[in-house]
Amino acid sequence: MDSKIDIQTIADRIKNGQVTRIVVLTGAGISTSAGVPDFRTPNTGLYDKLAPLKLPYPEAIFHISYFSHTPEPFYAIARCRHPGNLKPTISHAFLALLAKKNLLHFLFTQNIDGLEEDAGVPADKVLWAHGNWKSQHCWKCKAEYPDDLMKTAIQTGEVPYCLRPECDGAIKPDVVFFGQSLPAEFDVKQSHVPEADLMLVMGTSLKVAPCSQLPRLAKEGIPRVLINMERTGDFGNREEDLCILGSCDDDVRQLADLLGWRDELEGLWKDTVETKRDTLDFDDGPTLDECIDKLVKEMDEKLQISAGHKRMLENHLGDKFARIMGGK
Ligand code: CNA
Repeated sequence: MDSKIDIQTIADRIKNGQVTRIVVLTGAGISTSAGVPDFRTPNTGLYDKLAPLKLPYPEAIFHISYFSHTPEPFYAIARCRHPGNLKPTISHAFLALLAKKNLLHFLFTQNIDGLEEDAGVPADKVLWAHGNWKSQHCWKCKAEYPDDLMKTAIQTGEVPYCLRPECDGAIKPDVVFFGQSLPAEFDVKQSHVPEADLMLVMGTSLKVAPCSQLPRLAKEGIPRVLINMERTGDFGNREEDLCILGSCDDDVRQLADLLGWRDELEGLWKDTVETKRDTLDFDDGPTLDECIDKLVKEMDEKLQISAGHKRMLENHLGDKFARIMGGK
């Protein structure tokens, strides 16, 4: 369906006060320029990068049932995805600017990197629908685990285990894995969507429920704006839908130009990046590709050891069997 609106209309409605309650849904695409690959983009997305690991299916690395017996792949790449290593993008700063101008009604993020808060979006305006890395528990008995030990585990890539002697569960950051429920607040907070007079969706394939359903809750007749590399979800089905296809960072800069906010946006972004630079948790470490290569080698070695072990046992049993048979 042809859109009735364009980016200039959106900017005009914000400038003249017709739009005052913006609900935003974000996904991995707003953090790719911070150096965190999204999941599904071909070649650069994490799922394609994980192919050498030959996981049973790409999501397995973030699936609770797989993690419960094989947490190693998750920790092998944890350091490269940990928020302690990352700085907000200008798209995050744009969200903070919306909040500063009292236009952000609510933000739902599917991201677990916490960069919205680093950029200055007030925590009471955000739902981290898929959790975050701020705390961690044993996946099995739910016991808490100290922050300093977790930091060491992430730094070294070694899997941390429950400190309770009677438990052998691996520790999991409080991010929502596939197969786990979303925070209870999700049901309450989604009532903010129909209150919006503009819905903005940025950097998401809208493939993961239930967040993927949020844009459908926007009231008929209000503009729904998608800023993404590709068209996703049911965008385009309503006359008031606008799809701005391209990089989030370029598109928020364009919108900021039309709003006359560009200098303020760049200034806010520069400040948050500098603040975060001073508080980064980890020194430069291996890249994601290096982490994956290392894990592949380790797994190959383990397979060779177990294949060698199996051969040794078979030979040993074969000799024994021959001796027994010979002795009869
Ligand atoms: P996804 O399914 O990987 O989709 C990402 C979408 O963003 C795709 O449609 C891309 O085309 C688009 N995209 C990528 N880069 C850009 C860019 N620079 N500008 C505009 N669009 C871009 O990821 P979703 O977020 O839709 O899926 C939800 C998953 C991803 C959640 O469970 C997250 O926890 C998980 N995830 C989070 C992070 C993070 O916290 N930074 C990173 C990767 C995955």
